[in-house]
Amino acid sequence: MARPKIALIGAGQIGGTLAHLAAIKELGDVVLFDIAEGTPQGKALDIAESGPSEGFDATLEGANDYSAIAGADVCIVTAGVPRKPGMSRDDLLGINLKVMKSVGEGIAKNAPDAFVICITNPLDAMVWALREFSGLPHEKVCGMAGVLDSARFRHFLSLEFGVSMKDVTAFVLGGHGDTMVPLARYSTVAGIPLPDLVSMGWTSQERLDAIVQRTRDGGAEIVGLLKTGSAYYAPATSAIEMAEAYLKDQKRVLPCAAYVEGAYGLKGMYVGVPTVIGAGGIEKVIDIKLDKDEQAMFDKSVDAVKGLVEACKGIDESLA
Ligand code: A3D
Repeated sequence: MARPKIALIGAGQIGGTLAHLAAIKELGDVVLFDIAEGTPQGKALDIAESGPSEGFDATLEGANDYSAIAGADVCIVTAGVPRKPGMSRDDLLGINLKVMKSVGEGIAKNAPDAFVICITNPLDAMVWALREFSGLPHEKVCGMAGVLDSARFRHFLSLEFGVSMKDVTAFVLGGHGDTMVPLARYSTVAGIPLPDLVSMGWTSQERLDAIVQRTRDGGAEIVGLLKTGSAYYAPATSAIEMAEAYLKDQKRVLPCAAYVEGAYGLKGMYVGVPTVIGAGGIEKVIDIKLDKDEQAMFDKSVDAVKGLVEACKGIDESLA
């Protein structure tokens, strides 16, 4: 059987890291696409030359023409611009919306059967726009955010408790932004929920609140340190986890920006929710019960996403 084909639209910091990870994990043959001439070709060649030492079997190709992504099984989209210090994700809306239009058309024409994972910010609005521009089925287009946000939460919790990150599970709902909703009740150490760990004296409510806030600010913390761009190692690893779940039909339960119709009382919009990812794409949206406070936080996050989608409609008439 031929190897799967993985198209990476955008060959910047995240795109290059995605290519490296996909090759090392032998998920398939990789095509890096970018409008910058030489960048995707250079990164593809550089990573291919790591193959003999690493010992992977995968081809890597760089391209500036969409025909190179023809027949891709997975497309991961990072095309656009990242944040600089002082910028919010929402400041990127106008410029990245135009990019989503060309990317959506390129995917529709060349890889209409692909599972598409959007990473470009502001995430929830961009994945919605990309779906609209591409016309692909909703279950085949999703956004990466929840896996990263919950990985950040898990990392901070493992430091706090002095336990392996492998034994910490975490749940983050809502839009990828300042209004994201880390859910303490559904986050655990080996099955013990965080509120119980507070009662057991493993941490205090104040310290837990500070970790939740650090998770919300996780992206900005890295932008502030790097000064020239935003995070890329963990975002790429998170998207690869999602791509692998699709390619290997793993039925992983992963939070991502998915199209929600009916669940959570929503009438057709993209927002971060727990899902099952398998060969069918987003096979299921898991509709968990929220208490009053959690619902209020989720509603606020949903409203923020709706505001960005309306802003997109105001910029591009074809979306209205
Ligand atoms: P960067 O290293 O600048 O790479 C972006 C690439 O996109 C560059 O190589 C550009 O040449 C290319 N590009 C620009 N316009 C087009 C176009 N029309 N078609 C094809 N390629 C184009 O950025 P990055 O890789 O660090 O980040 C990429 C995106 O991911 C940004 O929007 C970030 O804000 C976003 N991001 C999202 C998360 C999430 O958790 C959702 C995390 C980190 C970054």
